[in-house]
Amino acid sequence: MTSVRERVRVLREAIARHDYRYYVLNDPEVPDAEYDRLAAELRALEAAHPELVTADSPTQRVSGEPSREFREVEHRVPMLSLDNAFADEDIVNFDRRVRERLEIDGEVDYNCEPKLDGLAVGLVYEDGELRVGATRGDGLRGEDVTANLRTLKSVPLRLQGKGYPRLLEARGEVFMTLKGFERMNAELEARGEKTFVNPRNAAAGALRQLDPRITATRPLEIYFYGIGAVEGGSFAGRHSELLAMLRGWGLRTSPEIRLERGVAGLLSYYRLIGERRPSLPYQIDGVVYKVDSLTQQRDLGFVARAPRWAIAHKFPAEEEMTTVRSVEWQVGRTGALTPVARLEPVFVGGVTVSNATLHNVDELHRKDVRAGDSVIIRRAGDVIPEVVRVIVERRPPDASPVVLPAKCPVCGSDVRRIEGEAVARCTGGLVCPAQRKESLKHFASRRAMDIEGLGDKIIDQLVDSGLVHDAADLYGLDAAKLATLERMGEKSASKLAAAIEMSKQTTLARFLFALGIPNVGEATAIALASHFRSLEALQGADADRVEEVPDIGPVVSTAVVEFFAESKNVDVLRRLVAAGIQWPVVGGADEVNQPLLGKTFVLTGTLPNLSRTDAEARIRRAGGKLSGSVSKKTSYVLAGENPGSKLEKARELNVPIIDEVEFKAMLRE
Ligand code: JCF
Repeated sequence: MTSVRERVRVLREAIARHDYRYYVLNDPEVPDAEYDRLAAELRALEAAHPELVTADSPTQRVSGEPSREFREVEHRVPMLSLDNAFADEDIVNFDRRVRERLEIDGEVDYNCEPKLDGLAVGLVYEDGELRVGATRGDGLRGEDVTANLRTLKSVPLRLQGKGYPRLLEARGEVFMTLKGFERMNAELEARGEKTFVNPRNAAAGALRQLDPRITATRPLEIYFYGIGAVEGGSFAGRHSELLAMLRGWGLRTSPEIRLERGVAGLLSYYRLIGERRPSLPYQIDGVVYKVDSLTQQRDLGFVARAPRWAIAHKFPAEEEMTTVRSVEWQVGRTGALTPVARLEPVFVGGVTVSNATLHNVDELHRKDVRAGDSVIIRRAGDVIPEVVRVIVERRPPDASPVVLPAKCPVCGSDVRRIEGEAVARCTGGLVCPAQRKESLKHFASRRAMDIEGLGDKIIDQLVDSGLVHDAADLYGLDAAKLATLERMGEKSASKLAAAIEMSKQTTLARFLFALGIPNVGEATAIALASHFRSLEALQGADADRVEEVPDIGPVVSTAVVEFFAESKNVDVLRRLVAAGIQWPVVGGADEVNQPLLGKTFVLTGTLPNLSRTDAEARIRRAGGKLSGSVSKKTSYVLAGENPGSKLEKARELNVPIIDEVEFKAMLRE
């Protein structure tokens, strides 16, 4: 019997250690199979000897029957909330108040951590054993969720090591990772059960489950961030040391915790975590700063329900609610109809959002977004805003489902949806002004013909006024015609005319990409250009010949052949070439001789012998790129007489500055 008792003890210790290594340190010591064997052996021994089962046994994480309701627990020390701040200025004031109260001249050390979007809990350990775990509740009394908290593998049932107080209340935030949340929702959906809106709600739902067996299946985690009641022991020194002690006893703390000095340190921490926010595996809504010295914390004390020694510096919310004014259809370059929700403007993720894409018909119907609906909008990082879901409970009674129009809302042509495809398309082709505008925007874009200054608004005007029908018409424009457009001064008009002129010097790959042949992206355009070497050769090729190009299959070859079979396209091509668009012969002397390939130039001042347009044309011909402003990505600044501020900027950023002689040497002239 003693040997069974001993074996049970050894197994429990080993399993608790492996749980700690796996769930707290993220650094497992043994493979899962070994862990499973130990757990199975312990379960078998406990089944055979029920008298040996104890509450802190790892087999007892899930215990008991579902309860009818949660018992109320009074917190021995109130669970405080934190003051919130949004602006840097609030943090400057916070730091000033701290220093004034402490009557110190120097800088204050702060402990900084991300503020998790979860639920605060307090876990009371007596003689190292987990006794009670409670939610924050109203701060004075919460709910006893011990049975549920015990199911979290990152919650130790027993503290490790020595030196912990006889009674220790560890406080932390229970949360769900985004991955865990998505996996759980997918499972719920597959079973036809109700899903959760966000990880925070899912975590709250899981923690307040009356049946701990359900909680055990939910991917909950915890980071501890401080302490509440302490008896039979005390803490002195620093908050950062306190956290290190918690870690030593097996209580997991955030790996993002840093010590920072003074307000400058706080703000740089805020920026750092703000940048990392989109890539963190869980949602956070800000960062928390705490005065690190426990003596200073004591001297500062509390106001009402929040400490004077801590503050939450919040990020702009990534999700907000607003209403849908209408759902409209946008027609893209290839005629694809995209439903877009026009919104009551809402500030979310740091910007004001008034449109959100619904991607395609299927997505629109899946989310069932209707005019008048209240919706949750999400904008995380730089990701385009999207409609997360509709709050169906708030739907006005007269809101009717959006249907795919039978006719294109821009040109009235038939809309066709190919069976099995998500996209519906306008069949109007270049008859459709929307498709024409989008094609022109693509043609002029940076990676295509790179016509600087030919933006969306100008293209809209050019098409609407009838000045431009297709890409070739762009080359019939001059400064005088451009100056007739709204908000177009003479100077901008002649600048734009020069940019259009300059774009005639291009490469075959850019030109092919600019044509907007369906399924021909940049990489395919390059492959086609280097295989066929001339426009004529490509135009004369049949599908089999096109498929000789590496990585090109029937989808692309069909698109290419169909494009060149269309007489309207051939006509535009002919007019483009007639307008003077040219490129170095691929694989010919010019192309091989591209000494500036991959280099970006910025011009400033007047060169002794070369006009600006001349210099720009030479850079393009030699494979180089032009930019209007100096950045770290600029390869060279070509400077002449009376240079502007671009020269200073180049010096600042250590960008090499060259003159005309050096430039000509680079061109091997
Ligand atoms: O991560 C959190 N949500 C969080 C909440 C972190 C902290 O350090 C906190 C907190 C609430 C209160 N500290 C206090 C004092």
